[in-house]
Amino acid sequence: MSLFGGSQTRETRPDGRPRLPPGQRLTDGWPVLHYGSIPDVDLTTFELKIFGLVEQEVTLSWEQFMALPQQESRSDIHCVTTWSKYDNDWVGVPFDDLAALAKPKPEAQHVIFHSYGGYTTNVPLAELHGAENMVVHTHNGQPLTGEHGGPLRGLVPALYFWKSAKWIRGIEFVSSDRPGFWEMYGYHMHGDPWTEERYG
Ligand SMILES: Nc1nc2c(c(=O)[nH]1)N[C@H]1C(S)=C(S)[C@@H](COP(=O)(O)O)O[C@H]1N2
Ligand SMILES: [Mo]
Repeated sequence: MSLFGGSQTRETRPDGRPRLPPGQRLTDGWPVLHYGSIPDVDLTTFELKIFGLVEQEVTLSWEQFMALPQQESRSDIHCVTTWSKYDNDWVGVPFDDLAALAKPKPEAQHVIFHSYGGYTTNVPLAELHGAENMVVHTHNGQPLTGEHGGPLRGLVPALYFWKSAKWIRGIEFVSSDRPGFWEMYGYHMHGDPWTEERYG
């Protein structure tokens, strides 16, 4: 049975949009894509900081992060380079739960994800609500490898996959939108796969 063609590519999402966004093709592997080298993240010194326009800055050690209630979700990946990968099972902490610890101020409208190694990416806060947006450590039952963003990566499946920052170390709440790494090099500020917000 092939993953290509057939009924799978004509499925419809609950919101009425086709499951496979325009211009995308299914892959059954999992390509590795990032700029620069894989940072060496030591779990004994690991910190996830939640900061910016918040009532209470929060810094979580690895143990503290893993002690938070963990959730599972299943979602599809859509990379701007045109590959999509269906049915990824993730385990981690929903973004909403992390935000609730720090209590974003009313002025907070956007979020900048910060990674070990210096990568950043921006996402509107309003689009991070809902259980599929998470900070994850496990994919299809296996701990995330370094090449796929372990120990922790962001996950925002309704946007192109460059918005899912690997090796995450910070979540910053800001009032006005600000381009991250790829956005400064010409990727779209928003990145909706269904309207092909790829570049510019
Ligand atoms: N820290 C970091 N995260 C990153 C990137 C990167 O260069 N650095 N690249 C992004 C891009 S462009 C893509 S397509 C996905 C790829 O994730 P994968 O290698 O696990 O498939 O990671 C995203 N997250
Ligand atoms: Mo990408």
